[in-house]
Amino acid sequence: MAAKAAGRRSAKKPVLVLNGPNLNMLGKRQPDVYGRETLADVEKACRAEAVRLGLGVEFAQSNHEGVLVDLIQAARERNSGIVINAGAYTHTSVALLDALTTAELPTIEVHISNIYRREAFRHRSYISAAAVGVIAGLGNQGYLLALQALARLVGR
Ligand code: CA2
Repeated sequence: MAAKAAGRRSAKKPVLVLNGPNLNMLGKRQPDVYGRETLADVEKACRAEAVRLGLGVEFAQSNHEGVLVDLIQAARERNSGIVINAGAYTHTSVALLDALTTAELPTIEVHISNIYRREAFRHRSYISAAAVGVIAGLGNQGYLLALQALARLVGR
């Protein structure tokens, strides 16, 4: 059983960088909160960091909760770890928490903004309970720091 679990976590599998609703708007609206870089810029930076770390990486974004659940379910077999910015679903979604818990993969939760300096409803994250760690408020650098943390967690 332990060997099977270790196999599922093989570092040869890419890590999944998963983005939730409205993050496709990065760089196009609210630059004061979310900066001027687009999601394509974030993906490019993540791919470069992954190469540096010797990690494979897959990048996905969806505005749909069920699609995010499907991607997390698939990650259980397909990926070695997850970096997730679940957007507003962070604060509402038991479904994402359940999917992440079931995936049993090292997971780092990322927020571009410091959710604790914002409205009270953003202070609660449902998905943090399934995360090894949380990075918030460091802008898009948070994704790169999360990849660095995952590289250690998956043994690269
Ligand atoms: O700070 C973060 O990364 C958030 O996860 C972003 C979510 C927000 O609901 C969370 O509380 C914190 C919102 C993502 C929306 O992204 C946009 C980007 C540019 C323009 C408009 C929305």
